[in-house]
Amino acid sequence: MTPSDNHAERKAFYDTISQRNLSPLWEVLHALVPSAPNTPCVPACWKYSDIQPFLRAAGQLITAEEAVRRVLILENPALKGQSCITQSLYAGLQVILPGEVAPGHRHTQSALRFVVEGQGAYTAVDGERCRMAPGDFIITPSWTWHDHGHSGKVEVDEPVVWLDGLDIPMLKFFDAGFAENGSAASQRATKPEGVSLHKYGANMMPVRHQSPFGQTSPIFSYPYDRTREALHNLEQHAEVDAWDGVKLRYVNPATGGSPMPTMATFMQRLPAGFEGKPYRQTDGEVFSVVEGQGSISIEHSGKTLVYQFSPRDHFVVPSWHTVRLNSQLGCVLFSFSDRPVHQALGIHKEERMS
Ligand code: 1HN
Repeated sequence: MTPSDNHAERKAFYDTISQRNLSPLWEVLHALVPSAPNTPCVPACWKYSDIQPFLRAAGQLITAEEAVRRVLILENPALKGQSCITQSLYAGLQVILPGEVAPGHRHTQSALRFVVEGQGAYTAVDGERCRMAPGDFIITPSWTWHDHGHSGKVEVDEPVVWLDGLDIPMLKFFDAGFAENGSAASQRATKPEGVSLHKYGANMMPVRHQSPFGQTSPIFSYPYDRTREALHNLEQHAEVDAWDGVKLRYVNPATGGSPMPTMATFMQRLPAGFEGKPYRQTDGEVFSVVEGQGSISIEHSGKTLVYQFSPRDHFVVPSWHTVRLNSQLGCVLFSFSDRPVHQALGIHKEERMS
């Protein structure tokens, strides 16, 4: 029989084998394979009224050109200094002022932009410019040249702010991050504005289609007016889901899959009077409030956190946290998560409670 009260002996053994870069699995087994996901991330909410002054102040503190990207990172409070909102996702709010340019570069990380406020900005992806309007969902596919600008007049027009969502922590995990600076601050437009949407946005595509962006959607801008109309019509004429309200996922029209290999994006409408049932899922989800008002309750460490939200607020729901959504007057929510990766690995789990 081996005694189980030989703690000193075990400790000495661990110290000895540590010198050979060995360590005992039995001391960490439970933590390595927990009975349910045990994320270090915590729920968090950024009220726009609270942070907008700091976005404005950042605009006075540094130019977009000097900053390269003038962004305030939405850091998960439990992962400070790690530039991430969940363990796999990065999120930030980017500000560009009239007349400014955010210079061109490319990187292996995929990016999504979700326009939060302001008019007059554009982004360019591999030679095609695209105007940005509030509520638009825009993609920068992996390894494509991209720069941003604001063509409004200085001192007359408003700053434009958008949410950046990137798969930075995931690529860091795989040690697969590469980047390159462009030779010019702004790339030359080589394609007509809107041509991608004309090619792929009418439930049709070119007969001899060859994916321009690999596994990423050939549409890189999904304008809000179309999304809004679809949700509005579905609310009027289709069944409302008891957990999600009316929730649609954005698709790569060439595959039916997610717009980017690493990130799924969604837009949902909660009808007036909606009291959602609780659910949880393994993909941590980041939300940007588009229209209306509502609240989300999140179970965390035995407590129920409630965030009241209004337009341009942002919040994060970590993996396997039970949530419910409510809205008295109705609202529209954009969100993104790393669900495509969970699905590719066959590990995505969702539980919908009654
Ligand atoms: C980036 O390239 C952009 O292109 C935004 O707008 C945020 C965060 C980290 C690394 C690269 C952009 C970024 C980023």
